[in-house]
Amino acid sequence: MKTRITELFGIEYPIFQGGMAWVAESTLAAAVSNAGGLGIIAGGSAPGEVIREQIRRCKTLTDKPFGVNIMLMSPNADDLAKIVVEEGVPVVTTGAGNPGKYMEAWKAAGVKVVPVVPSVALAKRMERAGADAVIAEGMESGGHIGQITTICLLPQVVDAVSIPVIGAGGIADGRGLAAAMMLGAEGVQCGTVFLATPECQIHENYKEMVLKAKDTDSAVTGGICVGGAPCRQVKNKYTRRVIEAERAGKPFAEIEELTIGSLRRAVQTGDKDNGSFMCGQIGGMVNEIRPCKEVIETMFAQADELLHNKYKSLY
Ligand code: TUI
Repeated sequence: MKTRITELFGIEYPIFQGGMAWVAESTLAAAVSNAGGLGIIAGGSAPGEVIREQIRRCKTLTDKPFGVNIMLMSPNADDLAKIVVEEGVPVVTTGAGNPGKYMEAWKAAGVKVVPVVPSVALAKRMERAGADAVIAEGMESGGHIGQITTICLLPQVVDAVSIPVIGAGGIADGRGLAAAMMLGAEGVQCGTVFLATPECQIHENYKEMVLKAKDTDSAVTGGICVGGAPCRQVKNKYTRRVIEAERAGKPFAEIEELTIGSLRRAVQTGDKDNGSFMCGQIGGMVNEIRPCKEVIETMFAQADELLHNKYKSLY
């Protein structure tokens, strides 16, 4: 499958691994890149030097391209913006904000910039600012989300910009990849399916929560995890507690108190009652642990079969 995305990033398959905060570290990113996708190290809210180490470690694990995700609402964003340039990271993805102020420095350093966009307006702004591609992420995704579904957002963004568009949100197999291509995407970004891989360094309880989750098992907290932004995770005592507090109109500071450290609790200690187990709606379809290489190769093979054979034989 050759698209502007495979060409631009020098990858075999047009499949990005989402830059999941606290989750996506060098082992996972290198495994995805070695499998022919684009692995991404999440900057999350980690200190810059921790991410520098992760970048250096990733380089020892793969000679393929990989990226770093910068969460723009995090206080580490300025530091990470410099570190990616210093370390010669080839690709930066951004989330939870507008990366406009870093664009000039990144472009001058030859870093390819791919912002996550939840709307057509932001996609257009990013194209004007010099983005190399955009990731149109629907609200099926886990973590911090926008308001529009992938099936509606993706073709509207494709129509609005000339740069290549990567689809994200609700994609975990070849059907999702093929569907995204049909909507005009030239690649996809997947998060949830990579949680269920041996290379993903999260607590076993987190993997179990994802494997057990059914289609209706995620909940959106109204907005606390990123300073008032909606956030999707697996329903548990934590989400019930937060949603109850929101419905009761508790002050923001009180709700924030409940959410601080919740993702870390899920990832590191596997605290099933107090952790935020971020996971997309497609979690209901992720039912087994498979190596990154298998995830990527089967996703591609299934999409290839659908796009080349199945629908041709129907007509
Ligand atoms: O960013 C994400 N997903 C995330 S971020 C996250 S945060 C976090 N929480 C706890 C601990 C550590 C980190 C969890 N999941 N996805 C990309 C995304 N970006 N979704 C929505 C957006 C977005 C929203 C508004 C992008 C741009 C935007 O722009 C607003 C503006 O400035 O115009």
